Amino acid sequence: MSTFVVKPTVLLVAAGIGLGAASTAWSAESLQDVLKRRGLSQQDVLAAAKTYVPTGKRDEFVVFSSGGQSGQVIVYGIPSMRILKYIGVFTPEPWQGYGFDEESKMVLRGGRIDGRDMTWGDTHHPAISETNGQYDGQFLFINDKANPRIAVLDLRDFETKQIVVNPIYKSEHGGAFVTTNTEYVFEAAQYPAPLENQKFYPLEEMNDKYRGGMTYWKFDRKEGRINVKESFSVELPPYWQDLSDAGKGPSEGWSFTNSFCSERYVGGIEKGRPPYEAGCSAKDTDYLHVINWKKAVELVAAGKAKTINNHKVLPIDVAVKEGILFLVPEPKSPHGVDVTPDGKLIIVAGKLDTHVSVFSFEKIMAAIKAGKFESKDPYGIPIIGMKDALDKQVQLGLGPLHTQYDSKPCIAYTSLYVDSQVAKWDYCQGKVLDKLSVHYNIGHLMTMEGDTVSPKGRYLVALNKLAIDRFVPVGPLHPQNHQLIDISNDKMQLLYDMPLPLGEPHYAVAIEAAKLKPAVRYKVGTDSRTGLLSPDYVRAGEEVTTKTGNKIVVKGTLIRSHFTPETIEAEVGDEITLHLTNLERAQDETHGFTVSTYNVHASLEPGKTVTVKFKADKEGVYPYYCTEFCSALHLEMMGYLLVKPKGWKPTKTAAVAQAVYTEADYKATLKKVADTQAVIDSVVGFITSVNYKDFPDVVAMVEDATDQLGKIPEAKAKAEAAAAKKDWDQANLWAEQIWQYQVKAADLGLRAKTYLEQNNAKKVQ
Ligand code: RUQ
Ligand code: CUA
Repeated sequence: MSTFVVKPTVLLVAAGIGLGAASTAWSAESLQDVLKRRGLSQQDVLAAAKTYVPTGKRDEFVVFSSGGQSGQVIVYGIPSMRILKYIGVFTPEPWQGYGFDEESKMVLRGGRIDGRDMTWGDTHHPAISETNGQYDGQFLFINDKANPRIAVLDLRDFETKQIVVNPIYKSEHGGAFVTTNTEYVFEAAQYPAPLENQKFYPLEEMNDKYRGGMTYWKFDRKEGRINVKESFSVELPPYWQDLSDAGKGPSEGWSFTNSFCSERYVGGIEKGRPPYEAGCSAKDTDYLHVINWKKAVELVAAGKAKTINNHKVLPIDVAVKEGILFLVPEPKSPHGVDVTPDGKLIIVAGKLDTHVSVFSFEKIMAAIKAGKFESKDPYGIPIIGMKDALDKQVQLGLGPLHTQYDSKPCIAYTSLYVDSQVAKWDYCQGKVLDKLSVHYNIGHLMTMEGDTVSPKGRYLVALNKLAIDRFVPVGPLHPQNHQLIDISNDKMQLLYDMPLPLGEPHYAVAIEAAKLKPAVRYKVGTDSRTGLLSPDYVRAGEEVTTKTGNKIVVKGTLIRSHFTPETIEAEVGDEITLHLTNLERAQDETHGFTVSTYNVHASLEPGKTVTVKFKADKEGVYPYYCTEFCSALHLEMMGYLLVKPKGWKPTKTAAVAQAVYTEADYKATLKKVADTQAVIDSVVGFITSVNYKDFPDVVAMVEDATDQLGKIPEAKAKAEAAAAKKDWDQANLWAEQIWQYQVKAADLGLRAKTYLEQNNAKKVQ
């Protein structure tokens, strides 16, 4: 082979070493020029400056947004609004191999209903795990309204670990909300149905046979999973339970759940009856459900629950008799219920009322203690008089929905759906402070850690239901619009419109970025979905393929830039299982795996072991390859699955390849290796001349580069042995492999060097 390969490489490497700062002759535009050219105002520039995060810098807050009908979770940063990740939750997600490898299929299988795969979800409310009422950044929960389910995500790797199906509901909405130490995750039903779910009852029997409920899922923090056996529900009347919140501080141990359609109306517009929307908003009030969940836990432990579908359910009459369930009238068709950071007040927004109602936990408790109830509902549940529970009502505007809190005391923000506005108001004094128009028809809103005991203020995101004219049109289905608002001053300022093109993101939660401590790699051989070592992982040199009957099991590895093995031979009808381990230790060195035609895909982050399974049911030749551009030789990271007809025998043994290389080629390759080594030495010289050990990312890169260089002696021995036998083919190819290791090491070295230069590394003696 010729020497012309040498030059580009050495150039490539040299370019990285310090010939970068070429000067340009272009004249730069001034800020004034840009403002004029783009028609921007001072206000625009101020907004831009508040959201712009320069290259290499990071966001202050991380948002977990529901992905709506996509069944996923969307992660983005504040203030930049840059999207960081979509996490597959209830829906297969190809990039992450979610639903395409066996480990993640197990998670999705947990969400099967009556044996049926549910491959979508209507996600509404994400919740971050809390310790003492503060976000701890460890776990995320999210609900599926359509097929009543809750998912658990681990924030160490941002992956979905568990999906649990609610055994007694057919739909739910008031979840996921957590208690102040994440002992329980709440999930309130939405549309009433018979709890057993096994038998048909006519709608006329709504009052007797249909029920709502509130489920308390027990969370085992150590396991990082919901403990289904220790979870339970409180049976509730067939009022349509809605959003919920957990008490905190003085109200710790209680939960609050709104309801609507306490009329228990049954529609039927096709039969000439007024529709649900009319019948479900006829009365002036609905009910806030007030439940002592701590006491409910004790009652269930004492055996007072009945069992429905293997799930403990505390019946209404027991809950009433034991004094743990109360109702408070609230203005009709309410939506959000949000406990204040100090846990003293409960703010309810009524969709059809211009007021928000501020209830006092102290007053509610006083009424309960005094046994002062205005009446009972048809199920015998005591009703506390609205006046006896109210602290105040404040007129905010049309269609109040949800409330979030500021770091400043007494300050709340409430979304006004009909007015398309955010109202900033003081819930201690009961007065409106500011209003800002948003675009359009805001649903939820979210402040930074705004539903915890210590909200962080600063920013607010309006999660708007309609975008209408805000973006370049992309057809009748519009993107969703998240609007970032600066709330650090008296007047709110609208900063940024972010289109979200994945589903209706009902709610979102934001946490200080510094609280998240995600890993950059797994312990080698980790099955990320269980968190345990995979029984099927292998290290370098232990790769093995076995065949028993028609079952082929491959235990293989991946590292830049090859699979081991590179050929898999099968016969038609063989069942193939591949357990693949990514041996990389370097940050961001993810490999992917797919094989043509068989609809499998895996994402292998450093250290991960993943299993893919399929039946090789068609004769042919199927390339498999790495799907992440992982190195300069990424395209070469491939292999062949050969599916032969049954009983196939080779007719002649053809040599795989004929001799093509000469001694001169081998020498040229050795020269290239020597030149590259000189480059590596100079990079190493630079790195070791500065305080690189103070930079953990660089230390990891250096370790990885050393690892690559460490493989050279073996290849070198093979090259030299072949050369001794004058087998120039083998000698040259092994010399080329040495060069491959060098290139990978140089690549890392250059990355480390750039990093050190950009982060002001200091010279050491
Ligand atoms: S919802 S717009 Cu939370 Cu599902 Cu209120
Ligand atoms: Cu590994 Cu591309």
